Amino acid sequence: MAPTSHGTVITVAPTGAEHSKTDVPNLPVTLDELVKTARDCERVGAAMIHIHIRDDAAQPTLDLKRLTDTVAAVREQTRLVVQLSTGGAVTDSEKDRLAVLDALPDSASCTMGTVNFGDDVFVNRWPFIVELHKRMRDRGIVPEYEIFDIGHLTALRRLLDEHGLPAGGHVHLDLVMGVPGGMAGDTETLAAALRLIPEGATFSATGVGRTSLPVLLAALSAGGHVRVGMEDTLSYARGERVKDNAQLVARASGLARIAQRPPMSPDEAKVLLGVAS
Ligand code: KMH
Ligand code: ZN
Repeated sequence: MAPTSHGTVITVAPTGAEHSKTDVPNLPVTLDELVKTARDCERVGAAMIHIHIRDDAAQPTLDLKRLTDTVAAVREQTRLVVQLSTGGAVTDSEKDRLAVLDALPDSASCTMGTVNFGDDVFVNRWPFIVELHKRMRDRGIVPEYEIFDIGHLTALRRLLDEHGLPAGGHVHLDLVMGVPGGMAGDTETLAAALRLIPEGATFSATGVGRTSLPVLLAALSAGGHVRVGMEDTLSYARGERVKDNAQLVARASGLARIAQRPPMSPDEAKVLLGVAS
């Protein structure tokens, strides 16, 4: 069973690779929009930011120069733990996804298996996962293992058994729940997943779409951390669109306080996750 923290690490995932700027005009896609979002979200309780970037046409990109500039700008303007996505978009190559690590973020995502992803397939072959894990350790980047389905937890145990602990020595994972094709976003599934979490690991949970709030509440009550943001949901309440990412972070902070698990500062999160500050 995972240890319960007194505080809550709130991660914001502001952009993702799936929504289009045309359909979602308030999605942060430029560097200026992203940095402003990071500052606004830090102010209302975020400790970590999970970043996907876009090109000048607002399309998802893994351009290394842009990634490196983004890491530098967010570091300069905030104390947030800077996590880059190595998931990218479903169309990105393994080579480009591995090269993300050359931007030297504090943390990076590492998805623990292949999963149907709506009408697409998010491919994560075992040798690719092992390579991500090893390259992150070589570079001192702290992974966040992304778990889209229960079997991904079995794969995580295998990875740690066969290849050892990650950089920082601590294991942290994120249960990404409610993706069509992955595990459901509900309390029963969260409870089932918790039985398979490696000893001593911490977890956060993300509910996609309408599962955002139920998963947030279940994770807080189970002693977990939480991820919110427009990557994962565009709906604030039934019939009400999200205004901006800070609105989602502010709600998560309020609920974390009510749960007696107040938001952790970025510096507290760095200690917990084993990120060098
Ligand atoms: N965009 C998805 C295909 C991650 O960031 O590591 C993958 C994803 C996971 O968002
Ligand atoms: Zn992502």
